[in-house]
Amino acid sequence: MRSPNILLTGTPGVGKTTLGKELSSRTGLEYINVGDLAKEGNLYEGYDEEYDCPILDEDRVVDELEDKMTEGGVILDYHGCDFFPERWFNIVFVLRTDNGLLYERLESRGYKEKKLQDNIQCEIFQTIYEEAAESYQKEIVHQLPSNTPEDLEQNIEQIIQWIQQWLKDNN
Ligand code: DAT
Repeated sequence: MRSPNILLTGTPGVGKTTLGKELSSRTGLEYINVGDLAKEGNLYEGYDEEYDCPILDEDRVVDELEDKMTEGGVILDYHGCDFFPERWFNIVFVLRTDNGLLYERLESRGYKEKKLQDNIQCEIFQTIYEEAAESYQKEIVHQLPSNTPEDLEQNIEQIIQWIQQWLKDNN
């Protein structure tokens, strides 16, 4: 049976990992965190001194994921989305969090002031939503509120329903 590929994207701290892991455990779809994958495989092409983080080697990440994505049934989590092949995804969710809540989450993660401000601005200017809207068919890009545990539960239920419908329609 074929299964869909789902992209979870959005500013760091909006809840992609939390949602992705929970969805995976309830549906059996495979959860892949692109940040972790890059770390494990050292898929970097240098270091960004300004942002104090390694620079992702996007081509190697895509190569690494290609076989799995072609097979289907993957929930992919990353805070960017313009370098993934468009054909990979059946649906794209951009998680959104109110600034005050996001600030608290990133502060408790120990982000320093510049990184904190950059990420809050990223959310205010809906940078990732626009990146998703430019990279994928508008009809498959959806924003999800990710402020409260109730939001999380509702998002899980909605996505599970969408998966079940997709499986009926495509098998
Ligand atoms: P991301 O993977 O997007 O960086 P995360 O899943 O690690 O984000 O979540 C960041 C923090 O926010 C973490 O402490 C869990 C919390 N969180 C995630 N989704 C939430 C929600 N819907 N309501 C309240 N807290 C949430």
